[in-house]
Amino acid sequence: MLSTIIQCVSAAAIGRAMLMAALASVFTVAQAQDANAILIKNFMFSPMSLTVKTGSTVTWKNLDSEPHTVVSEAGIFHSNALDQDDTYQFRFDKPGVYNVYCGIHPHMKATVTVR
Ligand SMILES: [Cu+2]
Repeated sequence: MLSTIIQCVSAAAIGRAMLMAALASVFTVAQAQDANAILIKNFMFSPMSLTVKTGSTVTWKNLDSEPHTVVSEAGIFHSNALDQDDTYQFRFDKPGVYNVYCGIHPHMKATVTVR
Protein backbone atom coordinates (compact mmCIF):
# COMPACT_ATOMS: atom_id res chain seq x y z
CA MET A 1 0.00 0.00 0.00
CA LEU A 2 2.67 2.45 1.07
CA SER A 3 4.96 1.34 -1.74
CA THR A 4 2.11 1.96 -4.23
CA ILE A 5 1.80 5.51 -2.97
CA ILE A 6 5.56 6.00 -3.25
CA GLN A 7 5.48 4.64 -6.80
CA CYS A 8 2.69 7.05 -7.70
CA VAL A 9 4.55 10.00 -6.23
CA SER A 10 7.77 9.11 -8.04
CA ALA A 11 5.87 8.61 -11.32
CA ALA A 12 4.41 12.07 -10.92
CA ALA A 13 7.89 13.45 -10.27
CA ILE A 14 9.22 11.79 -13.43
CA GLY A 15 6.26 13.14 -15.37
CA ARG A 16 7.03 16.62 -14.12
CA ALA A 17 10.70 16.23 -15.06
CA MET A 18 9.74 15.13 -18.58
CA LEU A 19 7.39 18.10 -18.90
CA MET A 20 10.19 20.44 -17.82
CA ALA A 21 12.50 18.86 -20.39
CA ALA A 22 9.86 19.33 -23.09
CA LEU A 23 9.40 22.97 -22.09
CA ALA A 24 13.17 23.46 -22.15
CA SER A 25 13.39 22.20 -25.73
CA VAL A 26 10.53 24.48 -26.81
CA PHE A 27 12.41 27.37 -25.23
CA THR A 28 15.57 26.40 -27.16
CA VAL A 29 13.65 26.46 -30.45
CA ALA A 30 12.30 29.92 -29.63
CA GLN A 31 15.83 31.13 -28.94
CA ALA A 32 17.06 29.66 -32.22
CA GLN A 33 14.44 31.68 -34.08
CA ASP A 34 15.60 34.79 -32.26
CA ALA A 35 19.02 34.20 -33.81
CA ASN A 36 17.61 36.05 -36.84
CA ALA A 37 17.27 39.22 -34.83
CA ILE A 38 19.33 42.40 -34.84
CA LEU A 39 18.92 44.73 -31.91
CA ILE A 40 19.43 48.47 -32.22
CA LYS A 41 20.94 49.82 -29.05
CA ASN A 42 23.17 52.77 -28.19
CA PHE A 43 23.17 53.86 -31.85
CA MET A 44 24.56 50.52 -32.98
CA PHE A 45 23.25 47.42 -34.69
CA SER A 46 23.95 44.30 -32.68
CA PRO A 47 25.21 42.03 -34.07
CA MET A 48 26.84 44.17 -36.76
CA SER A 49 27.07 41.14 -39.03
CA LEU A 50 24.55 38.35 -39.21
CA THR A 51 24.47 35.27 -41.42
CA VAL A 52 21.11 33.63 -42.15
CA LYS A 53 19.77 30.97 -44.47
CA THR A 54 17.97 31.91 -47.68
CA GLY A 55 14.28 32.45 -46.95
CA SER A 56 14.91 33.69 -43.41
CA THR A 57 13.09 36.63 -41.95
CA VAL A 58 15.30 39.01 -40.01
CA THR A 59 13.75 41.13 -37.29
CA TRP A 60 15.25 44.43 -36.18
CA LYS A 61 14.17 45.87 -32.85
CA ASN A 62 14.96 49.37 -31.69
CA LEU A 63 15.77 49.51 -27.99
CA ASP A 64 16.84 53.16 -28.05
CA SER A 65 14.47 55.97 -27.11
CA GLU A 66 15.76 57.70 -30.26
CA PRO A 67 14.12 56.67 -33.57
CA HIS A 68 16.12 54.64 -36.08
CA THR A 69 15.44 53.23 -39.53
CA VAL A 70 16.65 50.10 -41.31
CA VAL A 71 17.71 50.85 -44.88
CA SER A 72 19.24 48.59 -47.50
CA GLU A 73 22.19 50.25 -49.23
CA ALA A 74 21.05 48.65 -52.49
CA GLY A 75 17.56 50.13 -52.05
CA ILE A 76 15.88 46.75 -51.55
CA PHE A 77 14.03 47.77 -48.39
CA HIS A 78 13.53 50.82 -46.22
CA SER A 79 11.74 50.77 -42.88
CA ASN A 80 9.73 53.57 -41.39
CA ALA A 81 11.22 55.31 -38.37
CA LEU A 82 11.19 52.83 -35.53
CA ASP A 83 10.33 54.21 -32.13
CA GLN A 84 11.48 52.50 -28.96
CA ASP A 85 10.59 48.77 -28.96
CA ASP A 86 9.29 48.93 -32.55
CA THR A 87 10.34 46.14 -34.87
CA TYR A 88 10.91 45.82 -38.61
CA GLN A 89 11.06 42.55 -40.53
CA PHE A 90 12.41 41.64 -43.93
CA ARG A 91 12.48 38.21 -45.56
CA PHE A 92 15.66 37.47 -47.50
CA ASP A 93 14.76 35.24 -50.45
CA LYS A 94 18.00 35.66 -52.40
CA PRO A 95 21.51 34.77 -51.28
CA GLY A 96 23.95 37.64 -51.09
CA VAL A 97 25.51 40.24 -48.87
CA TYR A 98 23.15 43.01 -47.80
CA ASN A 99 24.60 46.19 -46.37
CA VAL A 100 22.21 47.96 -44.07
CA TYR A 101 22.38 51.35 -42.39
CA CYS A 102 20.21 53.73 -40.40
CA GLY A 103 18.80 56.47 -42.62
CA ILE A 104 18.81 58.93 -39.70
CA HIS A 105 22.33 58.07 -38.48
CA PRO A 106 24.16 56.74 -41.55
CA HIS A 107 27.26 55.82 -39.54
CA MET A 108 25.16 52.98 -38.05
CA LYS A 109 25.86 50.00 -40.29
CA ALA A 110 25.23 46.28 -40.34
CA THR A 111 25.71 43.47 -42.82
CA VAL A 112 23.34 40.58 -43.40
CA THR A 113 24.83 37.65 -45.29
CA VAL A 114 22.26 35.31 -46.82
CA ARG A 115 23.45 31.81 -47.77
CU1 LIG B 1 19.62 55.68 -36.21
